[in-house]
Amino acid sequence: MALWVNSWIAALVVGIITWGLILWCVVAYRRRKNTEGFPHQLSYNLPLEVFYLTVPLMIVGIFFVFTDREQKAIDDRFQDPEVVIDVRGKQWSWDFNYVKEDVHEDPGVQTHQTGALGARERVPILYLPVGKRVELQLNSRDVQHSFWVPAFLQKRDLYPDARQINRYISVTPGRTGDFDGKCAELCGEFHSEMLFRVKVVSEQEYASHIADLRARGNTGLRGDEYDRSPGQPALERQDQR
Ligand SMILES: [Cu+2]
Repeated sequence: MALWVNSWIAALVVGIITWGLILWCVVAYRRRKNTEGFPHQLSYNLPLEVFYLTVPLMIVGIFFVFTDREQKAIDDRFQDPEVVIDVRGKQWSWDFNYVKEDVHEDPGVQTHQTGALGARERVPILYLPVGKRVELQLNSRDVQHSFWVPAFLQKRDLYPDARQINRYISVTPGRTGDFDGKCAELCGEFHSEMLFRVKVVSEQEYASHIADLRARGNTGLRGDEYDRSPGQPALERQDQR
């Protein structure tokens, strides 16, 4: 937030100086009644050229440093997450595993499988307790997908192989609510149906939902056996906490 506001302030300061100089030139060097021919031409002015090359470079450099600092803070993985979710994207839905609780979410039903409309009620729902440090471990069962909850202001790709990038989202949900999520990486025919919801609920509701899942027999994690090519050395998933 501070980065956004301060960037605007910096941009406005530069803007006001630039607009001021433009206006000043227009007025001070306007064509007068008795002037003839071209105005005085100026080229290859070294100090001026050095000036207008270095100042923008400095501005970009400063923006870069602050943006990088902010991004690193956002990307920082929690050392001690209270909730760990193993997220598995697949053509064309999601599996959500509650790792510490050792239960898994109901798989959703997709429109193209049933032909029925009104699928929002039947997409997979990820429950998260409000105010807790949550680590999402991002995996894909087949092709590239992307985990996107617009309200989280963060989107991250899921990779099907062992590339050590984009593996985690660390988030602390700040308020309760029902948020829509979707796959943001074109992943095949029914990509547009790859929807899910995130319900951020109180700690008690979260606990009772987990108990519900357990009572319904959703014990254990939906693991590699559901992958398109199970047994492949995909992802070092052993680091689930
Ligand atoms: Cu997808």
